[in-house]
Amino acid sequence: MKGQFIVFEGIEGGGKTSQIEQTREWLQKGGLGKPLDVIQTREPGGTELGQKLRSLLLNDHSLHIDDRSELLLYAADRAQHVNQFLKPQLKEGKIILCDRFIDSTTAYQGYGRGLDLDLIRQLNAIASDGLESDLTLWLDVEVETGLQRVQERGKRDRVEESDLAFHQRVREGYTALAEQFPQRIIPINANESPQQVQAAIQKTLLAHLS
Ligand code: Z5A
Repeated sequence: MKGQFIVFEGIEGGGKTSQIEQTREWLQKGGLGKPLDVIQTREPGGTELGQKLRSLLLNDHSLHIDDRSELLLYAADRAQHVNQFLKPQLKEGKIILCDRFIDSTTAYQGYGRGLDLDLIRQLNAIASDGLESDLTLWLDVEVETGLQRVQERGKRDRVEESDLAFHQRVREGYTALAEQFPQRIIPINANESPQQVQAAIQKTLLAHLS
């Protein structure tokens, strides 16, 4: 099988982190017919530069980052990731499971922050250098459910009204993208139990990749 680029997307609390881990194990053990060479990566943070950008973007709460600066930092992370890591690994025939890619920028910076969607489309094209996913699994969870899961895990102190509205817009962004690119983006009902979500992911991969 040639290299495959599989992306997991969605709002917080959809279960991407745990589902990517389980999917990797399943593929490595031969879920698609034979054991595969699978690697896992994420955005932001898939390269050394990316880890520094991730830290600036997500961990340094004392830093005020303007919306357009934020957009450009995610783009810089992606440009480095695509050329230093993703393209070379795909050339070697690896199966890549990636936590977030261009659709995150459209959903969060476009729909969430309200930045111009055409500008984001152009910037995504530059940063991805033409790379598209073979398949994007959108783990779609209700906003309240997703944020409550993250809160219970202790990552969030409390959920503000503005958080709910922001994540609602982000989810609408994913909905619009899935309607626009039905061949590439497959919705997975992430409100179900982790076992049911994993079963739906495996069924989708069997249908699209084997
Ligand atoms: N971002 C952006 O704005 N623009 C961009 O271009 C890019 C990114 C690339 C990255 O955060 C942030 O970057 C993200 C968007 C922005 N910010 N936000 N919001 P991240 O990747 O570090 O974190 P995340 O993507 O938001 O993921 P998360 O909070 O870690 O959630 P998750 O990966 O979807 O879920 P999880 O960690 O697997 O599970 C969360 C909890 O729910 C955990 O306790 C699980 O045990 C529980 N869980 C999971 N699934 C279930 C089910 N099915 N039932 C019950 N409980 C469950």
